[in-house]
Amino acid sequence: MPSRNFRRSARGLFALGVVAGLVVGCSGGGSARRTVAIVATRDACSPARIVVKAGERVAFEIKNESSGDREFEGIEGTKIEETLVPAGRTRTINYTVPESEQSLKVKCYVPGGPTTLIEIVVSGSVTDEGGRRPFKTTKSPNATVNVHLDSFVVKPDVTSAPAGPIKFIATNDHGTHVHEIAVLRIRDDGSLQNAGEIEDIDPRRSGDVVLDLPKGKYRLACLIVPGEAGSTVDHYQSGMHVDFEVR
Ligand SMILES: [Cu+2]
Repeated sequence: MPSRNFRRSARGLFALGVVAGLVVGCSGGGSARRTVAIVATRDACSPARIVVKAGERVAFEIKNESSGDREFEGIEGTKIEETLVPAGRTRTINYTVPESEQSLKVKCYVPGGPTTLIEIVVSGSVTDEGGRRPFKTTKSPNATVNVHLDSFVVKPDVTSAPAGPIKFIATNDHGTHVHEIAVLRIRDDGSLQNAGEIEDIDPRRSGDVVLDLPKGKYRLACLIVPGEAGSTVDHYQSGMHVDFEVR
């Protein structure tokens, strides 16, 4: 999937009360470190969700626009050391996303005050926890889910499918907007894992992918954000997601 590096940054924010905008970093090429901008304001940090690739090298550029100090720290095994960002200052933290899929979380907080948990979704990674098996598969599917995408809804023809190889066929019904579909697995702790996606489906076109999915709760979502594929809005925020069950 060429040319997506530049937008593998903050692809959405959906924490309550987060209102600040997104700034998408730009990488110059292949192995360049991508800048992911994070803004701390008085009440929160944003975005609340950052999409990265397994093995990707990123630089978190944390800008503290509030009048007090903020701290930024990886939690639950996420290896990002605690960093203090003084009021009005910017700090950069280099980070390499682990190759193996795992739950990544960062805490951005006022010491003794409000905390924002930033979810780092590893996208483009195609294995389950521990890399045991890929989700994306060449096996023949034993179920098919037809999903219609429009501005701004995700409408699958079924609400569940049996565990195993499932073929997702997504059709973009809109006449001008580009949409996409990501199959997000909802972990027990509520965090999201990207199990696979069909990216950038042009108006009135379709795409498909076969994913070998274990039983569990999932969410079908379009993750396009402002500035991406000509969009001026955050598609997820605008309602482009629906829960889905693999039984
Ligand atoms: Cu969309």
